[in-house]
Amino acid sequence: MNRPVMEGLRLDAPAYVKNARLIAWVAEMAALAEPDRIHWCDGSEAEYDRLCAQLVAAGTFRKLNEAKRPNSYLAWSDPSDVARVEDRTFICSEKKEDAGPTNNWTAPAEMRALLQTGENALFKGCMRGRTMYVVPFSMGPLGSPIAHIGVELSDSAYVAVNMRLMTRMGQAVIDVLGTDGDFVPCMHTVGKPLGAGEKDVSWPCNATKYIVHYPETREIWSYGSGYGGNALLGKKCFALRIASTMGRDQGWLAEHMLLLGVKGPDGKKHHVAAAFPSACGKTNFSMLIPPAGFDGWEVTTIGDDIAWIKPGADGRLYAINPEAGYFGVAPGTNDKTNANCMASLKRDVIFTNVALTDDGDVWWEGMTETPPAHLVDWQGKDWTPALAKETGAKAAHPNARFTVAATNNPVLDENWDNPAGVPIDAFIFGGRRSTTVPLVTEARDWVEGVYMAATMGSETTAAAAGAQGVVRRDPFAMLPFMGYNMSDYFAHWLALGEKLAASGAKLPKIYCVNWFRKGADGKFVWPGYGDNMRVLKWMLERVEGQAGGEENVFGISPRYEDLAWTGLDFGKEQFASVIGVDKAAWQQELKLHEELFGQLAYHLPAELTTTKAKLEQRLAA
Ligand code: SAT
Ligand code: MN
Repeated sequence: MNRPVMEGLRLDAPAYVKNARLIAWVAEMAALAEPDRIHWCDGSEAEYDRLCAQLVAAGTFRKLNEAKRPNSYLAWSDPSDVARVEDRTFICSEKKEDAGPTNNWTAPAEMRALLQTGENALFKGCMRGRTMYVVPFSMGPLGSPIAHIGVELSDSAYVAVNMRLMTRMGQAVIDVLGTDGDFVPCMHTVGKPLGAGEKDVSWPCNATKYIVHYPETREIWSYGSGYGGNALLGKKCFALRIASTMGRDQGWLAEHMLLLGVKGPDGKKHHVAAAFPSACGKTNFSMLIPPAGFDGWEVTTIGDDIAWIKPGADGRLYAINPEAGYFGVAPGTNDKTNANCMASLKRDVIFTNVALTDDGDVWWEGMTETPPAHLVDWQGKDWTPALAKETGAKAAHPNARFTVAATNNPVLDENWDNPAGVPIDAFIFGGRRSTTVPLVTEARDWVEGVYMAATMGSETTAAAAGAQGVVRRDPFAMLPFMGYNMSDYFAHWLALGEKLAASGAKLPKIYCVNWFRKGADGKFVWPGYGDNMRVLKWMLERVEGQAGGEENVFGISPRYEDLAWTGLDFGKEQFASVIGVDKAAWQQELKLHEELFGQLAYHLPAELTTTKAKLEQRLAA
């Protein structure tokens, strides 16, 4: 299809593109954004290599030492464009109440005027001087009944190559789309048109940023950022914000959860979905290596960030990982904390905002105990350990990331690409809390589990722009990713539980965990990482009705003797300090739940206030 869109610009759609709505939309967007060229991504390796070479020529990418890190690249972003921008993220539903009090909202017509239709609309001519990449992608295995298709239009080749690692991308998706298949349109620009003869910068972006979602028409419009979840629109924008509204309408769940398989020595396999806020160790947990003393246990990764979960005909919940790659936090990753991740990163990686070694490889804080004597930091400046000691300068940005295909993971689950998904046995919800919340607690029933998830709090991290280390309520670890009213979402979870229970199915158990409690010395008490296996084993034994536990105010927690301690020197006193429920702290905590419920009062399910009242009674008893 060579139809001209405007003078000098041709649509250049390949012959295999037969979807009339797609062709019309691309033409419409090209007329709006006025790129110089249009490139339809076929997803081939040759195309990937070509785009990477182009990014190297443009100064966006640096090719890493081929002997040390084959087929890998390093990008340094603009220092102002390093994380998700939550205050610039909008849910533009027709009614404000449908976005709810936890989201930024602007009326769709007003937002459209600002972005598309107004006289100075931001997207008008935003791609001048650039190429518009048409990036067709499938979230989930191609053709899976749980999967959905999106098409991202972007003026960033960095986005196109990252999308190839993060999703199933290219011609095969167009084939599934056929003549009248449905897709979510995702429009993205870095917001930096080039004038005639203007030299580009290595990381184009704009100080003005808008990450906009129209849940009713299922559209995404992203302006001004080239980084992560702001720009790779299949991830948080589609797979969480838009998909959560699709799930509400169609009876399924889109969750900020890793997915893992656990096989015990008896050969029985369980599947677990676990929600944690960004940069709280989801990737590490999903690639966990069981510690010494856990012979015969095997943990395999299905996903590390997002799960789409649908009820199956048998009344169980089946989950897929909609993504095909990992966009994980690099700092802190090493052979001890996550050897499987380190192995995944040996080749074929795009690194963003890590440091460059003198021999053309990468380094980040925590990668090795002793840092190299000299590095070039993520802003291109000289870095030495002495300088770091003096000024605290970080070689890698705390939110530095790697992008790598799931197929690089040595412990990838055999069913990671299974279109039918895997049946869920347990849900885990965890925040980063230095105090108050016990290492692990089992909810007594589904409603109590939903309560735990709804009231979860976590200390903020570098994954989002803004203050760090502040406790904020992060219901279901979905606060930045909810596409509709949070209280309606709680109700959706409750209704789903009720429906599954009514069908006679055994519901997954729900757990609340906290790996992050600190001692008086300010250090984490629980070793975390591989040792989380001890907690995981207890949960799965509980699922099978095999392990003991003790009721407390908040739910059921293991006694010291209920966990396996072989290979770890962790005494009863230490255990008490991570599992204990401190009454005074919980009275404080419940006040924060009260505050949250006040904020979410509109449509807040009565079951949650009832559960809170029961908690208060137990605490007072
Ligand atoms: O930048 S992302 O949104 O993809 C990473 C994260 O916050 O989890
Ligand atoms: Mn995430």
